[in-house]
Amino acid sequence: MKSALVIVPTYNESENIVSLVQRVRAAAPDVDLLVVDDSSPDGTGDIADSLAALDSNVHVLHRTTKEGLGAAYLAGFAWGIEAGYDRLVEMDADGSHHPEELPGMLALLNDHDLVLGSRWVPGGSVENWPLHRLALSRGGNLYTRLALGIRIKDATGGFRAFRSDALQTIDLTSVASHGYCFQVDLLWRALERGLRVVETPITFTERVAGESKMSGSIVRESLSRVTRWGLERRVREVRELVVRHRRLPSVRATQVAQLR
Ligand SMILES: Nc1nc2c(ncn2[C@@H]2O[C@H](COP(=O)(O)OP(=O)(O)OP(=O)(O)O)[C@@H](O)[C@H]2O)c(=O)[nH]1
Ligand SMILES: [Mg+2]
Repeated sequence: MKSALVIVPTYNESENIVSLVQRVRAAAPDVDLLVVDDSSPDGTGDIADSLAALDSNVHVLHRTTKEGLGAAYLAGFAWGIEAGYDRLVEMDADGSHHPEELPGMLALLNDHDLVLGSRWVPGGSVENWPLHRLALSRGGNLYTRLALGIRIKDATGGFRAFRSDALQTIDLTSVASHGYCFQVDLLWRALERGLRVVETPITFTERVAGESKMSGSIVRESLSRVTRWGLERRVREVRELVVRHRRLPSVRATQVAQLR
């Protein structure tokens, strides 16, 4: 496989971006980086520009307004696909995801389309999270598993690697989720498309600097969308059952006719 691009969305990550970029470059020297900054008031975009000026493997995409993590990733994917990268990685800027785990994840793309860094499979872990964040992640993932009927243990995580060709088979134009629901949205589309998805254990470390963008509205968005997708799935299953049931007698009649 050719080149990989790590896409890092940023909003007010001036305290984190330098060390994150350095860690990615050290852990995976062949991999490029794209910082997607939504005009952070704290100057993250300017810092990223300075990093890019010193290193031709580092790129920056400046966006004029803060439109959430989902929109930033979609812009990053479009940039990476246009530039011809054949593997695209999602990674937070706050140090929660460990760049040192990147090579192992990229290797798994040799026989998978989507590799999910997972906190909740054996070997995965979370460091320094308060109890309410643990409960939110565990509860959110349990609800997602039950509503969507999937086996994925960590559907909300944001450390992931895609094969670009597989990602391009998903309709990205209709993805409208903003917060971490974006991650469930993409995964759900990938599973429905029949992509080869695998979870691999990661260690997730709570950010030590900067502020979390997690909010009540992000949780509500996720809850309402996952519930809707789950209901749509059930309706679809019932419809398929009814259609199959209706077809049965006519199939039997044809078979009987053929036997005669
Ligand atoms: N470009 C862009 N990046 C964003 C936006 N919102 C969040 N991010 C970035 O997305 C990544 C994840 O955001 P976090 O605030 O760490 O959210 P989180 O990891 O779900 O929450 P914590 O675990 O509390 O840190 C970080 O790199 C953020 O800077 C946004 O509106 N635009
Ligand atoms: Mg974070």
